[in-house]
Amino acid sequence: MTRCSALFAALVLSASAVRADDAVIELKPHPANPMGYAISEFTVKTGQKVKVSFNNAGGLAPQPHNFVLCNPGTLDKVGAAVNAMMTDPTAMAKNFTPESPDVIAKMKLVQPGQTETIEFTAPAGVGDYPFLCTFPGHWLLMRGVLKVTQ
Ligand SMILES: [Cu+2]
Repeated sequence: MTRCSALFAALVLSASAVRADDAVIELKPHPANPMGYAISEFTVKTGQKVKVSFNNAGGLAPQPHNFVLCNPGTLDKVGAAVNAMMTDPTAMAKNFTPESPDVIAKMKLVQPGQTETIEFTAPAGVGDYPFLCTFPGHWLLMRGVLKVTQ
C-alpha cells in the first residue's frame, strides 16, 4: 500500500466512525409511564452531528414509538397534523408522521423490542426544538425538548 492510499483509507475510516464531538441521544420508553420517554430533555450544539437511537424495550406496555423533531413553537401544529392522519388510510405506511416543513428529523415507528437509529445535523439556530412520538394518541404526553445551544 502506498503512503497515499493508506492515508485515504484512514480518512474513509474516520468519516464513518462516530466522532468524539458528535451528540449521542439514547431514547427508551419511560419505565413507569406507558406514554413517555425515559428522558425527555437533551442539549446539543448548533451544527453538531446528532445520532438518535430509540431502543423500544423495557416499556410498561409494548407498543410502537418514534422520535420526530420539529421547529421551535410548532409542536401543537405538528400534533394537530398527526391527529388529522387518523382518517388517512395510508397513515401507517407514513409512520403517522405528517409531511410538514416543520418536521426537521424523523424516524419510522419502532416496534417493541426493536431499535431504530437516525443521524442529522443539529439546526443552525439556537432554540428549544420540540420532539414527539407520532403513534396515535401519544404526542399529548410523549414529547420532549431538544435544546440547541451555541
Ligand atoms: Cu409513543
